[in-house]
Amino acid sequence: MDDLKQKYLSAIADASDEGALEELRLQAVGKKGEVSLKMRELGKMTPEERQTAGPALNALKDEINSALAAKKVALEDAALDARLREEWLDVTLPVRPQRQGSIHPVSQVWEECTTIFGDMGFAVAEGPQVETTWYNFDALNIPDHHPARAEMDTFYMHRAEGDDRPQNVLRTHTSPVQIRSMQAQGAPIRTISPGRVYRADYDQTHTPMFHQVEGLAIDRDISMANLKWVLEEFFSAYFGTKVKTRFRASHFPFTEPSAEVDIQCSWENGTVKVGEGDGWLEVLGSGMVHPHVLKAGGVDPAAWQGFAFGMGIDRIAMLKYGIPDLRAFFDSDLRWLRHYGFASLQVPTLRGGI
Ligand code: 2NM
Repeated sequence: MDDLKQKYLSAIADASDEGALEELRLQAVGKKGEVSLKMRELGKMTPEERQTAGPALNALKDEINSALAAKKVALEDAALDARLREEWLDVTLPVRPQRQGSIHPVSQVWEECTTIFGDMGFAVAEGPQVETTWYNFDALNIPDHHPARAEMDTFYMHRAEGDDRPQNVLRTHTSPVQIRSMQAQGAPIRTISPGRVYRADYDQTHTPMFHQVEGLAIDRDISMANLKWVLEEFFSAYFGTKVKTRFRASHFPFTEPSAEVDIQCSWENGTVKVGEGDGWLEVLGSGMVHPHVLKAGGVDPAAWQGFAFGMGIDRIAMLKYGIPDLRAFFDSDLRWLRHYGFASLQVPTLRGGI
């Protein structure tokens, strides 16, 4: 019995896995195991022999069973330790590089404009890109024969033969939105309308789709002086430095008087710097809203007056961020977008920076 005990206890201690352990269990205390066979021999013993052999065999069986159970726990612990060492994970490692999109300069400057004008009390209005000729031309005092209406400049929507619904166009400016705003809320009003506009033009400085922001302020006694203050305030905030403006008399059908506005700049070996020097750069058209236009918007020209202006978002984006070629804006070239794009956290501020 001592031999059996020695044999199994050391074999159990040496077992390398649970399979080997189960094998030993069957050999020792399984139905046909060595200990079980010995127990079966108890019947052939004398009562005296049985008295000592019986309890001794039971004790041996118990001892082997608890050695098996203890070894099983030890093997499981060792297996878990090994797995934990294997599955170790460094949560301080940086994440795998991920492709990130960027904000297009037009979107960035659009936001900069609405932020700055918003701070001056202008609400933002948007409207449809397909407009009736009434909103795009008639309401803006643009006469029937005006060259702006020509097929050369304007994209007319196709109409089937015999379709006599009103002719639609891709809007050539965002002024229709201003008319709609006047009609919707009346005077007084302070609104800006950023948006896509379309003109049949394509060369180094023109794309058939571009972006405009127009402004409109109507009240009892709004004047050109208010216009000049608003624009200088805007450009100074936008470029982050005091910017002088120069007004030159001009002509638009929708404003009277009308002015083209230049901003102060310097030219040094081919690069423009806004807000310094004694050069000028044309960036904007403006004027006092024509009485016919007020009337089209449902505003009484005898009681109200106001200024309006329009400028190109793409163009002032090029000026501020030193982007040389307009056409690249709409090429969807990923290298260009990564170079000139903005991170989503570069939120526009009122100081002209980001
Ligand atoms: C410009 C120049 C001058 C303008 C006029 C209006 C409206 F609808 F209120 F009459 N909005 N924008 C305007 C005036 C636009 O762009 C060069």
